[in-house]
This record gives sequence, structure tokens and C-alpha cells, in this order.
Amino acid sequence: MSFLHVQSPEDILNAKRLIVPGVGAFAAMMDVLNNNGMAEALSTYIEKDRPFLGICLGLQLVFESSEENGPVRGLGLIPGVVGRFDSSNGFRVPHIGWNALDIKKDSVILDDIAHRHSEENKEWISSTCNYGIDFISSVRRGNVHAVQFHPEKNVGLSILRKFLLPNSSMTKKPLERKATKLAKRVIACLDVRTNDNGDLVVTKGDQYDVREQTKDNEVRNLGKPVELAGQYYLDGADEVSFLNITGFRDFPLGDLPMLQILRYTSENVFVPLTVGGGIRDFTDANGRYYSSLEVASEYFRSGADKISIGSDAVYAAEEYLKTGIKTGKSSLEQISRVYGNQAVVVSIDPRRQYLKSPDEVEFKAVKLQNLGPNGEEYAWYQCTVNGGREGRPIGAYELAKAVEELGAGEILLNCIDCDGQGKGFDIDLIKLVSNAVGIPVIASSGAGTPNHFSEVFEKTNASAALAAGIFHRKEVPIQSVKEHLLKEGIEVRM
Ligand code: 1PR
Repeated sequence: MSFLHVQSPEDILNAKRLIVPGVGAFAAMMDVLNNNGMAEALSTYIEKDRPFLGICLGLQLVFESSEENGPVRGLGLIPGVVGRFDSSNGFRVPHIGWNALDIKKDSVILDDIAHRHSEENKEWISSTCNYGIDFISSVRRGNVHAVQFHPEKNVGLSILRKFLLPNSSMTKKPLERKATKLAKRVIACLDVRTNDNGDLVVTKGDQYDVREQTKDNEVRNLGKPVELAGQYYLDGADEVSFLNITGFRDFPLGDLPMLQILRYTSENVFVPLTVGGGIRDFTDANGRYYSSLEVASEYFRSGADKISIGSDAVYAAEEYLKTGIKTGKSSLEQISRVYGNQAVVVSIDPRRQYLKSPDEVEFKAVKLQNLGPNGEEYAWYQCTVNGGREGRPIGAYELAKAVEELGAGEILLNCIDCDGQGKGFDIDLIKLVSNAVGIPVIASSGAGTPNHFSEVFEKTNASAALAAGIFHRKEVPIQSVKEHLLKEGIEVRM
């Protein structure tokens, strides 16, 4: 079997089997398809019932229209509008993570991954999922299949095999179907930077200081990025994040090893990969200008499912709060317009600033569970840029709300005070931010025991919890964190 990357409408019409994979925003995709004649070719191909597999956007495009950036018209081959979830019922939007399917009887490509059949067999729907409401997670008619989720990861390989080789079947026993509830995610994070010998290593800081407290003051080296990521995937991590922590000063496209790391990692790691660090507009020494969109595109092409923006999102939020205008020009807005907000994470690096009274500052403050060093009862969380080196005049609460409006699909909420301390997540901070926004929040910094994970899920609205040090130092395996969560009645993907 040979694979061809489609370049023209003719390539579509000549294909024996066609896969349209996702990651993108609806309007940007339809622009491309309409402008080069591919929309028409796709309609012809699908109308003739030739073998088609749409993934995510590839499913959405066959419907009449989408609300994502619009309304914007799709191919109109299946009646219906792709709508936005209603976040007013307390469910976070976008729907990111691992969920089970309710598979109907004529799914075919899903037959190897579950065996529960439903009496319901509407014309197109081959499976549904539940997120407060039942929604369509896949459609099928004849040779035309499309799935809303990304099946290329993990058990999804069997879906691709079934589409490409319809007569094959798995030797493994089909998986049992579980209740459909979005699982809380456990994420392994790898802070990556070049050490003093010029090698790209996984490092780990204490309150963001990644250098050993020795005479040589060398960068702490906790292992090789590709190897560790592969290990965390095998250990059951739901996602893996790479943060290029010196990206704010080194241009990421000049940092080719980082792109290579992504390429090698994505060959063996079949859970979503996020990469952050240095995503911003950049002009190199020769005067060549690179937009943040080009930087992000290179990361996506190299295997990232999501990109994460730190410093540049702080500047964008400050500007937006000052002017009240969405210019559409910030890296956050540009990348989310083209790739969709589910692909854009904003990483926040706040530092606690203690207060005697919440009225001392214009930023949202919290009443602390534990008093500050001088008996302070309150704190606000000051955002920083450049890896915690510079405090900015904006709080984590204000930043989170602003970046949600600008198009962020998820927040990675670090805390400089807790980073590397192993004393637990900053519950006050995570409560503050996860109650302020409707997008998923990843709790980060401070995990030391499995109990810290259950605590953060029980006491806050975090959708995921991220840790680094305890996994790198092999103090707590990912599997035991998940077993503990399961024992505590918290839904996880085992
Ligand atoms: O500003 O867009 O270039 O992005 C820089 C990115 O690099 C940001 O996401 C920022 O959080 C990250 N970063 C910068 N400097 C550091 C540092 O440590 N010196 N790392 C850094 C952030 C925090 C977490 C860490 C958790 C969990 N590291 O990623 O993994 O705190 O740690 P723990 O479980 O050991 O407590 P830009």
C-alpha cells in the first residue's frame, strides 16, 4: 500500500482510500478547500461512496455548517450544524481528554474496540458520547466513515487498520465498554533545555531554579527527553508535555534538536503531545521575520498535538485588558484561529504575593488556607514572563479570563512557590482560576504523593494534574497515581 499526501483535487479523485485528519479550525480549513477546488473534489468523492475516513475536522466538514468560527458552510453532505457545547451546565469547553463511546451496530471501523450494540441505528450515527448531553462521536454510511475524536492515538491504531484493511481483525480481545464520563488526566511534564555541554536534557527546577547548588552550578540533568517521554507513555501518562524553558531567549526554529525530539517522540508515544517555549513572532540575525504561526506550524508538523504559550500570552492579555480590543494579531489569536482553540494551551507562571488585605491591590486576591510568612491572610498571584524572571502587572485570575476570551483552549497553571517542593498543589490558586474560566485547567507544580492528585481533583475544578519531579526521580510511578485515583472514585483512563 502506498501513501500520498494530497496536493490537488485530482489526487482526491484518484485516491483509492482517503483520510482527512484533524487539528485545525473550521473556517481556515474551508478557505483552503474552497480556494483550490478540493471542496468540490471531496464532495464528488464522498457522494460516490468511495472509501473515506474523516477525523475531527474531517468529520465536521461533511456537515452543512459549523459554529466554530461563524457560522461557516461545510460540504453539506450530512444534514446538521456542528454546534458548540453549552458551557453553562458546568462542563468545560473544549471537551479535551479521554472518554468512552457508545457504539451503534453498523460502525465497522469501531468493531475491534468495543462490542456493545445499541438498538438505535439512525441513518448516519455510528457512535455517540456523553458530555452532559449525548453527542455524535462518529458517523458512517457505506464506505464513508468519520470520527470526531482522534483515533490515531493508542487503540485508535486499530480503527485506522480496519479502515485501510477492512477484512482484518484484531487478535486481541475487544475492550470492554465503560461508562462514558470524561476522565481526569495525569500529565507528565518534561522541562527541556541545553545544558552547559550543549546537550538537550530534561531538567527540573526548585521554584524554577534548575541549577545544582554546587560549586559548578551546572544545569540539573534528569535524563534524555525522547527516552523519558516514551517511558511515561508506557507507564500510562494521559499526555506528555515538553517545555523548552529557555525558548524565551533562544529562537525555537533555530533549536532544531527540539523539533527532532518531537519527531522521534511522536513515533512511539501515542498520547497527545504538547510543546511550549518561545512561541512568538521573531526576526533572526539576518532580518528574516518568522510569525508565531510559522513556529507553531513547525511544531505541529513535527508531531505536537497542542502548543503552549507562556510569556507572549501575558503580553497579549495585558494589551487586551488595556485596550479592550482583540486585534487578532497576537500569537494566541492567530494560532487558535488556524488550528482551533483545542490546540492552544496558555502556560501561566504565577508567584504568590502576600497581602494583609485584599484591597491592597487591583488584582483578584484569595483568602489563604495557610497564613503567609508574616501572618498574611491573603495573596494575589502575580504572573511572570521569561521563566519567572520578570513579574508583570497582571494576576493569574485576570490573565486566565483574558486568554480564554482571546482563544486559549486550555490553561496550564503552574505555581513558582510550589514548583519542585513536593508539598502538594496550590489549592487556593487552582480553585481561583478553575472557577474563573470555562476552559479546562491543568493543575501543575508541587505534586509529591498520589494523595496530592486526589486532593486537587476533590477540592478544585481542575481537569488534569501535571507533575515532573516525582516522575523523573521515580519516586511515584504514574500507574500508582492512577490506581489511587480510581480507589478514591475519580474517573481515570487505566
Ligand atoms: O514563555 O512562551 O517561552 O514559555 C516558557 C515555558 O517554559 C513556560 O511554560 C514556563 O512555564 C516554562 N518554564 C520556564 N522556565 C522554567 C523553569 O523551571 N525555570 N518551567 C519553566 C516551568 C514548571 C512546570 C513544572 C511543574 C511541575 N516548569 O512545567 O514541570 O512545576 O513540577 P513538579 O511536579 O516537579 O513540582 P515561553
